Amino acid sequence: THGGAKVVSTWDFGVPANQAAWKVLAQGGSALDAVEAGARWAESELCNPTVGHCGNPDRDGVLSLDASIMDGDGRCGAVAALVDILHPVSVARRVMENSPHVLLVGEGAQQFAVQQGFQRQHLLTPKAEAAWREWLKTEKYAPQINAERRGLPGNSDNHDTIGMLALDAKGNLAGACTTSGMAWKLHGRVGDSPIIGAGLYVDNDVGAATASGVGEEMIRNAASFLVVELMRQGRSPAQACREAIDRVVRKRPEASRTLQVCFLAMNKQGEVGAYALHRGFVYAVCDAQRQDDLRDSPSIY
Ligand code: SD4
Repeated sequence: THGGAKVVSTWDFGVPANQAAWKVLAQGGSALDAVEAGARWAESELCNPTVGHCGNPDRDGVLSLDASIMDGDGRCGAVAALVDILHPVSVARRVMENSPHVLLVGEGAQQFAVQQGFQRQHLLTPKAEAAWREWLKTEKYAPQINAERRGLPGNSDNHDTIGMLALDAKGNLAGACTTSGMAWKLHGRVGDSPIIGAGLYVDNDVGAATASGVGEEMIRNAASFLVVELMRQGRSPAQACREAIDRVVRKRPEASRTLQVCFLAMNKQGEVGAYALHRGFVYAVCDAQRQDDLRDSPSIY
């Protein structure tokens, strides 16, 4: 049965995303199938400025998507700067299973997706296009810290990537991460979400970690890998996330005051923890006991 199964994900919409993944886990499905199902839900059913079809575009008005998927046995796949494909996480899984590679980008990623049977479709919503036209008036790239959630003016245009980690009944872990990245990014910019070890890392021997926030900081610190390695050295998931946040701050103390970084981790025993740079990060936890648990992450600021 699904006894010890569990799925966790970033932000408040992690609750329904977890429920989509739980359908798989509750039937004895694999962690890998579960995180793909949960991420797919976020890509197409959620309308959010930082994930999937409702995402905000780059500074040239192009909506480009990044995603990754990783299994506890070390297999992984990712796509970056993918345009006009609804389900980047599923393309990432095809990269993992049907190609000799780990990461495909841009036109090549789209070409591969089409060869694999995915439909090209224009994704930019009228709302996202209007937000971009508004942004063009100032052209100021100034990521805000989960503005909406803190009740600040302006839209929350930078945080809301979904990172999801699952543990299945067999004790296997898997993770997925999918995003439209930072709104108004330079065309061609790739964040942490499709970089294995930055936005996502999974190791069946230890645990799994994922991230949300300004991806440059995660890449700089190989952050999700760092969280998993800290758990390997004996830290709890929460301690590991906290130490990784400390590392981010130590590297760039000034920048850390104005940008958000959030980590979420689960070890192979199913213990869950999180830590953020700034307050406002929430994450969702779902298991056989409870499918709608939303928790506040501790933070430094
Ligand atoms: C990125 N980490 O592309 C993503 C953005 C994000 O919540 O997490 N938003 O840098």
